[in-house]
Formats: sequence, structure tokens, C-alpha cells
Amino acid sequence: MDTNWDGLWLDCRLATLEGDGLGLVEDGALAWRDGVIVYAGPRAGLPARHAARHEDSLAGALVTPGLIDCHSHLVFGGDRAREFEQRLHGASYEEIARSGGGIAASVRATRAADADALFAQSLPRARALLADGVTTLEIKSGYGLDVASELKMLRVARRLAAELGVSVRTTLLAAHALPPEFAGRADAYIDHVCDAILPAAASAGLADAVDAFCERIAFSPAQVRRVFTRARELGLPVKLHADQLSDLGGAALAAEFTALSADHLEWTAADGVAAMAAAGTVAVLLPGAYYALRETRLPPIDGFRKAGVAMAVATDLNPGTSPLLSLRLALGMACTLFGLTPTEALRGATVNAARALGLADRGRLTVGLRADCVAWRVHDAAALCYWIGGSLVRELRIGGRLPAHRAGGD
Ligand code: DI6
Ligand code: FE
Repeated sequence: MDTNWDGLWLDCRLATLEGDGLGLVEDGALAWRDGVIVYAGPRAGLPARHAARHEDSLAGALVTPGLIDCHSHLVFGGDRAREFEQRLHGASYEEIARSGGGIAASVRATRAADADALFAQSLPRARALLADGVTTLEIKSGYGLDVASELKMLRVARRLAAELGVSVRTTLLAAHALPPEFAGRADAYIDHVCDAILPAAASAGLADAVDAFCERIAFSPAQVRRVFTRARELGLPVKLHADQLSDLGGAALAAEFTALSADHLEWTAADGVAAMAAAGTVAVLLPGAYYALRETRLPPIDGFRKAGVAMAVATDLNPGTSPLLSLRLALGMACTLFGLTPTEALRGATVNAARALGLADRGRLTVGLRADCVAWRVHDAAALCYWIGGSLVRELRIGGRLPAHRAGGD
């Protein structure tokens, strides 16, 4: 065996995520070369003659795949802290949205910001996720709502990837809200999404997937169906904000288009769960939004378990309903608020999150997959969900490399 490795971690507990659980390997070793894992297993199984340019002994640290945040709206202008105060005084999210605040407020701020300003505002948020163990994240558009502004958002997302050395998957969410210039003409806006925004993003190669917000305050199932049909024509996979505030049959609609994921799902009924199971659509749970909106209706977690629907957990990082800058805290919330086990939560931010993004090359510690890995300051997977806040990352590699820190001048 050729053991000319780039990196080798020794004396660690590997949570490989192989099989149905954590896939734990005690007294493990992890090695990589050219960005790819070349050994993941017991230290005792290492080849007798091995050599690595960098070798670290980790004193029993837990090592997991890099965390994957499969649902974020990290790129946006401004913030909505004022709305937070309004909600604390009793205004509902829907009331604020109907009175011109909500997503529309973020659209105004995002359109007004040029690409550099948008990048500068988004960079610290991406850094915060990375500092907490994220090596791949999805970023949606959806606060531009016209061709130029949507493409601007997607380009900023790609620039974050280039500057920070993190993997970013971009999702076009043009069907997020009705822009003011289309007030009262939702179907005309959907025409514009299908005829102009979607093809522009696809031909620029800026969208890895297409999403929509299916809700009373957003778009109807019929309108979403048109967007998804167009996405399919353009060869782009879909995902859906489904059944967050009401049951419009979003989960079943997502399944009908073999969506990678349906996300939120607090109001999803049994037929939606069954449809997702049949289609292999991942359920993305977003406890940050549930928490921030003080929701009380839980997603059908047990239904997903029984039907064998894979569950992922993400931050939903956005300025309105989930200003959450830690995926690890989302995992804790998934346990405390939704009743996931820590093992389910960790699977939700690794192997199942990779599936929700259609990525087969990451999410487990297995030979041949990307060397995206984190060594933690804890020894136990439950501790990742248990600690609220704090900095638990000891070492992090993305494709075998340290993340870049040159952006922003430090
Ligand atoms: N994701 C979304 O897109 C909406 N809710 C959610 O969980 C709204 C985001 C926003 O208010 O900006
Ligand atoms: Fe969202």
C-alpha cells in the first residue's frame, strides 16, 4: 500500500456514520491524501509502514464528518431585529409580512446592497457557521426576486466558497415572495420566474437546485408546480419549503417531483409522510424557525421514523424566522424541542444532510469520500448536542485542507 499521506489523525474516536447509527470506531485513525479519505478505521489496522506529512495525536477526541448545513438563507442585506421586537409585542409573522415587512423588508435591503456590500455582510455569518464545524453549506437566493438581484445573491454565495475554502451549494429560491412590482399579479411573477430568472440562473451555472416557498403568504401548490416543471426541463433538482405554517399538501407535492428534500413540515399529515417515503425525499427539520416563531406544532417525527424517511437538521439561517448562526445549536434544538436522539441529530447534519443536497461524496468518514472532517473538544456525540454555545471545534479540514482565512484581511 502506498502510504504517502497528506494528513493523519491518531488517538481519536471516529463517528463514521456508517450503517444506521454513529458507526463508532474506538481508538481510531483517519488519513487523507489529495483531499480524499484514504484510511478510516481502528489504529490497530493501519498499515505497518505509514507516513504522513502531518500527523496529529488527538487525545481521544471525537472525530466526525464535517457538518453540512443543508438549508440556509445566509446571504441577505440588513437584518430584521425590529421585527423581533414587534413579535415580542404580539405581532405575528404573517401580520408583519402582510404589512410590508418580513421577506419584503429583506428584499429592499438586499436589492439596495451592491455585491461587495452583500458579501461583506454575509462573510461573518459564514465564518460563524464554519467556526462551529460546518464544512458544506447550502445558500439560497430569494431576497432579490429579479434577474439581476437573484444572480447577485448567488454570485456572492459562490464567492464566499472561494474566499473561505468552504463548499457551498447554491439554490435558486426566486419563488420566495411576491416582489412589489408584481403586487396583485402572482401568476405573472411566476411566468417571470419560469421564463427569465430560472433560465438565467441555469445558463450562468449559478444554481445547483431550485426551491420555492409553498404557503398562504407565498405561493400556491399550482404555482410551485409550474416552477418545478420548469426546473425539471432545465435539469435542476428541486426542494421545497413545505407545510411550515399550514398544510397545503407541500410534502406530497415535493415528493411528486422526487424532490431532494421537503423542509419544515410542522403541518405535514400522514399522506405527505407516505409520499416522501415512497419518493426518497429527505425531511429537513428546522428547529430554529420553530423556536424563533414560538411554534407549538411539532413535525411528525415519529411518522418519519416509522416510514423510514431520512431526517436532516439545518439552521434555516435567515433574517426573519431563524437568525441562527450555529448548526450545532440547531442539533441541540432538534433534540430538546423535536425529540430527536443525538445520534439522529448528528446523522441529520452529516449523512442525511448530504442526501438532502444530492451529494454522494461526503457526510461519512469512509475511504474515497472527501476529507471533510472535524475533531471536537469533546469525546461523545451527545455532547455536541448538549453544550449550548461555546467553541467545541478543535481541528477542521475541508477537502483535507485548513479553511482559508484570508478573506476580510485577517
Ligand atoms: N424560510 C423561509 O424562507 C421563510 N421561512 C423560513 O423558514 C421566510 C424567511 C424570512 O422571513 O426572511
Ligand atoms: Fe428557509
